[in-house]
Amino acid sequence: MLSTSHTSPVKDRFNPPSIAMGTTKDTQIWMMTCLTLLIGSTQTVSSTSVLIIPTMTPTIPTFSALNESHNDQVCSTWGNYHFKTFDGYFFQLPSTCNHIVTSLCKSSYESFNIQLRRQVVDNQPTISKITMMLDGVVVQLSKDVVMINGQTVALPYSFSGVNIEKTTSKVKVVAKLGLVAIWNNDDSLMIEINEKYRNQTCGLCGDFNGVQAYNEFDNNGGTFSSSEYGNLWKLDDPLEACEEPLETIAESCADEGFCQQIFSGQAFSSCANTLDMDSFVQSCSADLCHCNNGTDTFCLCNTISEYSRQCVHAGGTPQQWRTKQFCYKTCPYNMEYQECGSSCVDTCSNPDASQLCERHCTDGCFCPLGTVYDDVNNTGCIPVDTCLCVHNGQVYTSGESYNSNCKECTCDGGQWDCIDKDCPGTCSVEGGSHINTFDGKAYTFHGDCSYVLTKREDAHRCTPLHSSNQARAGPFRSA
Ligand SMILES: [Ca+2]
Repeated sequence: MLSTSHTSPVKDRFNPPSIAMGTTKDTQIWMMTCLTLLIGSTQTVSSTSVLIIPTMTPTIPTFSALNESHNDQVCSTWGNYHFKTFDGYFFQLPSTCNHIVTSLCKSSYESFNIQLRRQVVDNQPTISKITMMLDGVVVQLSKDVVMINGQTVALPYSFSGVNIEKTTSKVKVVAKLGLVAIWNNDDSLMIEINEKYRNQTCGLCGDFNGVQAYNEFDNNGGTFSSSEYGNLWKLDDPLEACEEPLETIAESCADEGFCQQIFSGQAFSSCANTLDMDSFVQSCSADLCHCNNGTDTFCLCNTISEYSRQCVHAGGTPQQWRTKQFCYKTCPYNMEYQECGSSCVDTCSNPDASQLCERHCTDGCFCPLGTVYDDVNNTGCIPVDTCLCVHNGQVYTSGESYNSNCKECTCDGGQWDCIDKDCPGTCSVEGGSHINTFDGKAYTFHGDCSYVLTKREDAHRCTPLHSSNQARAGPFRSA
């Protein structure tokens, strides 16, 4: 008899193929019993096991952002053609040409190269295509379509050191070589790269040497304008001749105080000391000019969104700043928009994902407290106890069960709870010498005597039910 204490506060989750163990209230018991079958009969061969599931205490998901600031490893582009390089230099490039955003340049092997193209839709610039070469794997992202090496794939997808996953709010590409890219399916792309690439990159994201404009914007003692800089990293398609836009004069027509006030607000109190607020104020002012000083238009909101995202990368925890009247975001299903929610989505299949999440928070659409995302039927957010289960392509509701492989599995809030079942066993002799045991072992034995094929045992001593010529019982000798 073997017993082990069961102390986990979380409900045990047993998958159907797993080894089943008997459980009493707090003790799991394996019992070895003597087996009792005669050939051709169907009686008990396995022990009886009962799984008692401890009551799960409801836990309120809590999440805090990682404190470690890594803003200097993040390059981003957002809204009205804004860019922030790895080194924190802000510029605007109002272009719909294809550009190299970042690439490994000071190396004999170009392990990554990321390109981006914008498109104007309904008078608003949005990112229409992202092309990534990651250690020989070509990833192409566009609205609703993800391609790997020219083939459309369904997400999540993993291939040769590249993982791509999708939420309702964004697509995330993680490359083992040390790069993470997040696209919000709209205006914003963020690229985070490993420290080991310092001073080795080129492209719109700059050289990653830790100094703002030096020396990627250095032009023989002068400074490249943003359109000149953009032209350096323009990469046309084979039959394309894309023109960079004419130089735009930096406008200063807006009230910087308004922007200052937003970024100094209570929602961003954890961000003010960690971010370059002046650069964001300038971006915000430029947006107000382009948006004719309207405060509810897209480009201003996108810059505030970016401030919120960068605050997270700098170790802050931005709070809700959107209201129904200001930069309001709608979400699909019954989800709600949060500035700092868990990067790991709780689903029916994995309802505890956020409790084990080590990544920092992110903005986007999230399930309300007390619900998880229904990844079985994709119906939005539902209470976990109403989650469905799937087995062999069939859907089961809570309380329904199936029997398979000597187990009975019952659906309980999206998870299978399985218990061992008594199983029939068969032993057979074919052709007089080919024997299959109850446990599936096949062997051949030739003999011209009478042998015990099976016998009943009690807890203390086994006695043969049927035997003959016991003195010569050979391999079937009884105790
Ligand atoms: Ca630099």
